[in-house]
Amino acid sequence: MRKIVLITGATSGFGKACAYLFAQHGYDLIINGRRTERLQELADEVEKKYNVAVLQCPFDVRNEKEVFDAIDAIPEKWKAIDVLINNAGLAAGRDYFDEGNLDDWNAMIDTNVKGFMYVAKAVSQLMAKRKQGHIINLGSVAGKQVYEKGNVYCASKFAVDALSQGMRIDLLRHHIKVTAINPGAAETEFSLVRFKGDEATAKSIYNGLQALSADDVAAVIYYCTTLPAHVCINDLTLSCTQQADAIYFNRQPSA
Ligand code: NDP
Ligand code: 8X3
Repeated sequence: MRKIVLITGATSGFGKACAYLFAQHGYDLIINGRRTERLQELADEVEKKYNVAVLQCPFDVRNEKEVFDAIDAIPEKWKAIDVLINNAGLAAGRDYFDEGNLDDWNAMIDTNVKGFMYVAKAVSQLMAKRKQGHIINLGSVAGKQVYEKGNVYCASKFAVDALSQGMRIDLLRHHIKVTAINPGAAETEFSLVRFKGDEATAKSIYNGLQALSADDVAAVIYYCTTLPAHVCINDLTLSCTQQADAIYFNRQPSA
């Protein structure tokens, strides 16, 4: 029996890089995202390249009914999910709190907190029945430390941090591992989404940095799944070498 990983937000960035890496290591994939054409492309490519099975599971994590219906409708043999990569998320805007946009706030809380919880609950119920499983939650350095104009995005990732701790405690009785992965700046579509398609501003975030790539983060996530059954990385923060925490960067090139 091949192992099964369910990845939310597999149409871009970390999720997509995880899809390739887990497929390369022989996992069958359940892939989620809203952009169905990207899911189809990814499924075609991964099936051909790695000879694994791929189940497309498009839904919007913000929609409670869609999430629970879609996970309930997964064919029985696919419900033996070994790993959940609870990754779908976004930042929307970067504004002073008093100037914040309410639509942006709602998008972040609905996706990063409520959507994140819906997916984790639906999948943890499946794992609980089998008394095994590994949930990997995408937090952030922004969930450890608040930076200027980070306010609501940081709050959503602090919530992920708290929920990872809570899930780890409550799922202990089912032998489910819970790992929180907290990356620093990584060059994906994240900033393009945050700055609403403004490519110049999005690019400027990474000025002078060799930022993390999606592949760097996927490699660390995959590593966490390779440890023996009795070993769990609970909480892991990673950044590029030029970043110390959520605030301090060295944008000078090294000698
Ligand atoms: P990307 O923008 O490249 O990817 C985000 C993914 O999330 C896409 O596949 C998108 O798919 C999916 N997504 C967003 N909203 C929804 C939704 N409502 N329903 C389903 N899927 C959704 O960003 P990253 O890969 O960088 O980010 C992944 C996670 O990592 C996020 O939680 C982010 O907060 C976190 N993170 C990112 C960092 C970075 O610097 N890049 C650093 C630390 C954490 P689609 O649009 O097709 O639905
Ligand atoms: C993404 C990293 O520093 O842009 O979570 O908030 S940061």
